[in-house]
Amino acid sequence: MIKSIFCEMAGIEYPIIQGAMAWIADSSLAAAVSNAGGLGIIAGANAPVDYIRDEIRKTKQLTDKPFGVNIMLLSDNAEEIAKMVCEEGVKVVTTGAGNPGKYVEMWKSHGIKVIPVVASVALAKRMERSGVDAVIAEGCESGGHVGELTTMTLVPQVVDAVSIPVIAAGGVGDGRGIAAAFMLGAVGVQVGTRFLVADECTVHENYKEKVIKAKDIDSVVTGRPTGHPVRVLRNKLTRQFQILEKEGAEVDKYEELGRGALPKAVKDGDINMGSIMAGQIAGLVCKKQNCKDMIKEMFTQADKTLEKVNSL
Ligand code: TUI
Repeated sequence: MIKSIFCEMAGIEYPIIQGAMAWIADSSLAAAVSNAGGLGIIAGANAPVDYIRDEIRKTKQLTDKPFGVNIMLLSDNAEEIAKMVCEEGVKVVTTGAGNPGKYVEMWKSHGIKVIPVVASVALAKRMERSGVDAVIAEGCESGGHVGELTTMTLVPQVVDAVSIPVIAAGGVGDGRGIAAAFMLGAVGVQVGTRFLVADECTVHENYKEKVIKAKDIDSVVTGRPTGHPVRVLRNKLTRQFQILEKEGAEVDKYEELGRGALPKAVKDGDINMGSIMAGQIAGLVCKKQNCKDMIKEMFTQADKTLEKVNSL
């Protein structure tokens, strides 16, 4: 079975982190992934600090295994969340959508393992200098907020540029993706989209069905002119975003259209006008499973894939 230094670093059995899906990755999913031997993550996203604190406490009730919290740095209360995770004794922090440099010293002094998501070599190097434990190199195949580079091109360049462990993210949905990530020099993977359809994932059933039905070309990137491009599954909402782009609309028009769109899909199951964040690998995700079976299946396939390659 694939093991790596990342397993030791995070105190986990399988070198897999669950992606921090905003509005979705709660105590139910995080605890299930951690209980299955991966690293479950609670998504801070734009949620109020007290909500995240409650989710942390609930997760502790549901698992005695390590889990983490993701801090989305565009959030207005990122600073408050950054302090709260220290008070709550969280073991691992991942970050997204920004540079967490100013918090690293505080987190390290509380014994927290710090693993920022990066979308470029430059940020990976800056993060290494600021003393983080590892980086997640996330390609633009992933769902949600994306950078410019693909996983295939980003991961090996980050691996060459830093000496700390690199976790690969973006487009990893099965054991072949895990094997490929290790081939690129990663010592772990982050998986989001596949966990959307996990039994323990509390996202609306309509969202799960949309992911399962998605084909290879069913995701698009919207909102480029806002400076925060987001990959989502195609629907009525994305067609309206595309019209705004054609018209060269002002940024506030995008904000108006996008306001509240994620909870609309996640909580209400509105798959027409809701924002269905998911990665390009959605086309490969075809069945609901519990997290334990999902992780086991992925790593069994990764082993077989690597054996096959070795025998060539
Ligand atoms: O953060 C994510 N994925 C996300 S965040 C999110 S919530 C949101 N909703 C609407 C608009 C924006 C955010 C949904 N999905 N992934 C990690 C990630 N981080 N991908 C790319 C980056 C990134 C991009 C630029 C990290 C740092 C960065 O530059 C920072 C700097 O200062 O250089």
